[in-house]
Amino acid sequence: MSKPEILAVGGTMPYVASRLEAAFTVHALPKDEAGFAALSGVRAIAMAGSKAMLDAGLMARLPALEIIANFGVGYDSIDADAAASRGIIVTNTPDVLTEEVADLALGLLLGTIRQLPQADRYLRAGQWLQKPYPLTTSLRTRSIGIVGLGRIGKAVARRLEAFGVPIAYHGRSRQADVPYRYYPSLLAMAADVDTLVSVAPGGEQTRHLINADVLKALGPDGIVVNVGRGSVVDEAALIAALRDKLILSAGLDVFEDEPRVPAELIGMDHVMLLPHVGSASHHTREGMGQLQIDNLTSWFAGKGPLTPVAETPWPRR
Ligand code: NAP
Ligand code: 8YV
Repeated sequence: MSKPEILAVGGTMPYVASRLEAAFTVHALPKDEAGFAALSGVRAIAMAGSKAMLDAGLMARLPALEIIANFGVGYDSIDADAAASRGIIVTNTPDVLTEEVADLALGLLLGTIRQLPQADRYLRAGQWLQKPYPLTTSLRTRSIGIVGLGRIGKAVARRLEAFGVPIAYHGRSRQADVPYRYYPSLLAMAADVDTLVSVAPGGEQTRHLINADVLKALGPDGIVVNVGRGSVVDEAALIAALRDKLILSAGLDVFEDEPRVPAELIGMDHVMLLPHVGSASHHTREGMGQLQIDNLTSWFAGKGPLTPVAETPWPRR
């Protein structure tokens, strides 16, 4: 029996690529329009990376497309509504990365508050020989507002409970099963806490949710940690707030135009910047890759998708 044809979009990691090639006939994105003629039998897309947008135009060029399996829980680079309207299923990789990304968020939070990268640079530059490193702000006195209390947001909150700090959250709806204070207004939460941890998804609905007004409300001791999506924070407003000392610091794993990071941020010593490494351990990336492959394998075995996104439920409505 011939292997199902799939299209690989984005940078597939070697672990995933070798397994995909064993199970499927894998095509690459063609360089020109004429190349799409060879893709008329493509039934699935294995998507990785969030740079290229997988939109209705690309879906329309693949008449046999049935399923898009994303490598990652965030799927803001896939037009899931367009997929839904064509009856195409979209899957993502929830849960397998939750704890890893929450660990990283705590690392970024503590690193930012206690200035760990700056202290490391200080020692390496020989400055400790002159005088001790200056005192820093502390997690002990902080109150944290989580933006997007989903799977990862809750895992961050669980960790913060052990640190004994007050926790609040903002999202579109109050959650019955959590003991944290709910703020329907992000602005009101920012006025009441001094630290925001954003784990909200990207996309138009959350674009620039954390804006100049929110940053001003956070105040001069304010710290913003973002492990969700760069688009959730108005980066220009964040840079201005950091430059004008309207807030104290920021710890960022995600940016608006990755992998390009504004020179103004790179030039600031009072921020901690990471190259989108929230899920980037061997253990977790392999788990994500396996779930992406399992979704495709299950689909082609006629058993449906394992982890469809909300816009394309299974069984179909
Ligand atoms: P999730 O379980 O779906 O949680 C998302 C949360 O965001 C939900 O609690 C939702 O609550 C809230 N939310 C959605 N739309 C919102 C809006 N318009 N305003 C305010 N809150 C909103 O997803 P997850 O598994 O925790 O992942 C969250 C995100 O983390 C992903 O989408 C991805 O962008 C990012 N991520 C980053 C990395 C990294 O490497 N840095 C790794 C993995 C994931 P309501 O429905 O109540 O609004
Ligand atoms: C990945 C992520 O780095 O899952 C997500 O939403 O942002 C990360 O785990 C990314 O998806 C890899 O392409």
